[in-house]
Amino acid sequence: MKYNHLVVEPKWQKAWEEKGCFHAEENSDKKKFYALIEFPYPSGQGLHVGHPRPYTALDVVSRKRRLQGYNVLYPIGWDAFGLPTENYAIKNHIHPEIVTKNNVARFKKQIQSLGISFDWSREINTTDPEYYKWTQWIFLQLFKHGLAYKKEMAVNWCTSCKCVLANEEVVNGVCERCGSEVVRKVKSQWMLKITEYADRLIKDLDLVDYPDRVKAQQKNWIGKSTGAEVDFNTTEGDKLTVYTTRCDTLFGATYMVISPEHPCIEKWNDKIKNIEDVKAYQAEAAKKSDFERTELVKEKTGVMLDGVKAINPVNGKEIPIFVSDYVLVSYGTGAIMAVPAHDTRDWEFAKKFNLPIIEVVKGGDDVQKEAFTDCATGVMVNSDFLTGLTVEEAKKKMISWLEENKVGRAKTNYKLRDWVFSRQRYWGEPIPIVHCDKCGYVPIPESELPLRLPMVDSYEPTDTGESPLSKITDWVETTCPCCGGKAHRETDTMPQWAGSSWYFLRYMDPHNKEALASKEALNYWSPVDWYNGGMEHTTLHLLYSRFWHKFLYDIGVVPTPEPYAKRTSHGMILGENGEKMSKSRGNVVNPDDIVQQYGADTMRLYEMFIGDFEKAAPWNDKGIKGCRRFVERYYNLQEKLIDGDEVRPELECSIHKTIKKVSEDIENIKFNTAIASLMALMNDINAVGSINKKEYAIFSILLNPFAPHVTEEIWSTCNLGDGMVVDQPWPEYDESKCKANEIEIAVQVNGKIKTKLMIPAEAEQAEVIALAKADENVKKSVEGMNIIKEIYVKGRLVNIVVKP
Ligand code: ANZ
Ligand code: ZN
Repeated sequence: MKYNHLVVEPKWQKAWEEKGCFHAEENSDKKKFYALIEFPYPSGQGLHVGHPRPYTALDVVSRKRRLQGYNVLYPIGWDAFGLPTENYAIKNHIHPEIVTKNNVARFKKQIQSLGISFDWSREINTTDPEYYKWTQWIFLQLFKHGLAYKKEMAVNWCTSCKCVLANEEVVNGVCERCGSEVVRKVKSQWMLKITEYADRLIKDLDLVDYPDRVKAQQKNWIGKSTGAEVDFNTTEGDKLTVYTTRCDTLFGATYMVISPEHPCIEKWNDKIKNIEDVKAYQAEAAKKSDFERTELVKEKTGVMLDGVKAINPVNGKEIPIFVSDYVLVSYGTGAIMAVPAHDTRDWEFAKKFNLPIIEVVKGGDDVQKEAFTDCATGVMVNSDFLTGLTVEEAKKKMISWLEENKVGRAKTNYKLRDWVFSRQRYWGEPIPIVHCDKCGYVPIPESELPLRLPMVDSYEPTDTGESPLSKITDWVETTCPCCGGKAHRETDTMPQWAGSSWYFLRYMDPHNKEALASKEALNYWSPVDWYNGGMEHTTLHLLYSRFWHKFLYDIGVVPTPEPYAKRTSHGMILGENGEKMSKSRGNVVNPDDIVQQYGADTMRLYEMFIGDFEKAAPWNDKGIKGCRRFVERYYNLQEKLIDGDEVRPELECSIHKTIKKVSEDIENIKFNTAIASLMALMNDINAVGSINKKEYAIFSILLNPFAPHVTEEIWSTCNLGDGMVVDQPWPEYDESKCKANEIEIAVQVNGKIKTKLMIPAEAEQAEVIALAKADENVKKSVEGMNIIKEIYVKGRLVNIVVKP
């Protein structure tokens, strides 16, 4: 019988839609399950075969949970503001709104052809004014709570996008999106105080089930550091404060370093005899990114200040002050005490400039040859009142000493910076603030939200770095909500990360006009039970949305401190050649072609079977064909169908084992081995030579989350039960029936018995030989030998013939 997916798949998609099978129930007594994928950016390229991997994975989970009786919310929408659309619009002279509409339509059609059980009645779009009204509303709450503020600051400026980038968007000194050079530019920017939440963003990782690597990356990014500030007097009378994590090493500080941007340089302009050299050095440093400046391998550079010295507070010694770019202005105090004996960068610098290296922690090799940086094992030396203590004891004692003598204090620092929230672009949410000369920055009344993005003729970025909105005079000029006087609207827009920082809340109640979502909906659906997304979002979207959610929790809008109970991450799908799929490499596979040629079920099975879900995997044409064959074999089982409403003894063990394996593997994101066990069940059925209705029904339900169309078709044409597969309960297994029918065999090497093994009675030759070779005794006997022959005498013995 020929299986025609082109007829079958659209038929069941229509049936599901008409029956509303995937609508999350509004007022339900059922247990809820909220599954979330990162909503797509509707780019001009259309769907990529990488997109369906996470969608299918959580679809499998969602479909299974529905059969298990949960009220499932599995929504989708569009993260549609942002640069690529705007750049395309500029190039092709089409308004971004139209570009977005077209792209969304194409994406939607493509995704719907895959039979993913999204609840389309909850579709959202971040560019919809009814949606961004609430993005703006959250911004206003942040502003009212002092967490949004405007600041003149040096920002990352992409020379090609003509736009400010957040630190997170600058990768190795270039723009994450376009790869162009990023320079520093001083601009007045809206900032969000994510730093206020730094500690809780670390601590509350204990409340959630995220992969360890995700937690570790977030912690590193936030970069909590505990240490001390120490005040050094200078020969000019001004104080210079440094931040150190190693105040125990203060007796080993032999010089000091300030960053090229440090304000003292300006202050000491007349005192510094070599001010010209210092200024030249400052100019050089301004051209480099933080990344280049702090790279370890880089040769150290710097200039000593001639005319000003610092005084070490613990021993009164005068030490020189250098300007060097390995000290960043934006971290700590922008100044350090240098301890070359125990810090690698300081050591390199000291060697280059011939500065003294004084050992104060004993425990390593000669500090003249290499810095000793281990603080767990060392003992203090040459350190007066610290001598003899461990490093940890010395840190505590030194902090007390500093505090008693009023020359320092304990201090915690974070690497995390506040979030630069302004973009000088058109295609984003307008920031709902006006500026009045009298009243300063004034929020627009909430009743005026949404503040709509005005239509413009030209949305090109301006060379001056002003947003295109600044050219629309009658929009910009407005009255102050506070005093009624003349005021100007903010012309910057929000970054693309804004809309995605809270979208999962809107899905809970997407059409609400009074609130971002009702209290009832938030209480019922929060938190997201399972969120799958890319590793690349760990320190961007995932961190930003946790921050917004914590803020909304603090002001009583949401009921839980964390937005996502569980996070998983998928690997990329690569081209057949193992490289990233891209037009230029000519290795792009179009999902539409696969769906057309082999069907959505095959595509879904393949995406789940391709390999370990968390790892990258290359696309492979043979693999697709194999999955198609599996679908056909399942479909053709109907030719072997017999009556019967009990599982027969000859298949009992196989079926119970498969139920158990599929049930557990889906929960553990081991989709590939779940499918492998279904394939094994297929072999067992074929070995028996027939399948009865009960057995076919169980097989169909287990396969349904992966291949939902063909299973519905078989269910209906073979009359396997009432209703559709989506109405069935998930099958249960009996642990006692999972024990395989095992037999004992002997394993010989060159005819000599090495071990005896228990193996499944119906195991195939390849499987038995693999089991035999995995045995420790057998391994030892064949180690270093050449295997000449492997023989399996069914049900009795394995003999491995080896030669040296
Ligand atoms: C003296 C010292 C001795 C240090 C020693 C380390 C080892 P984390 O852990 O990343 O917070 N530092 C402080 N501010 C800096 C800046 N603006 N730019 C570059 N480096 C800076 O690192 C803190 C350590 O990094 C500080 O502790 C300081 O060097 C350096 F054996 O002070 B330490
Ligand atoms: Zn005013």
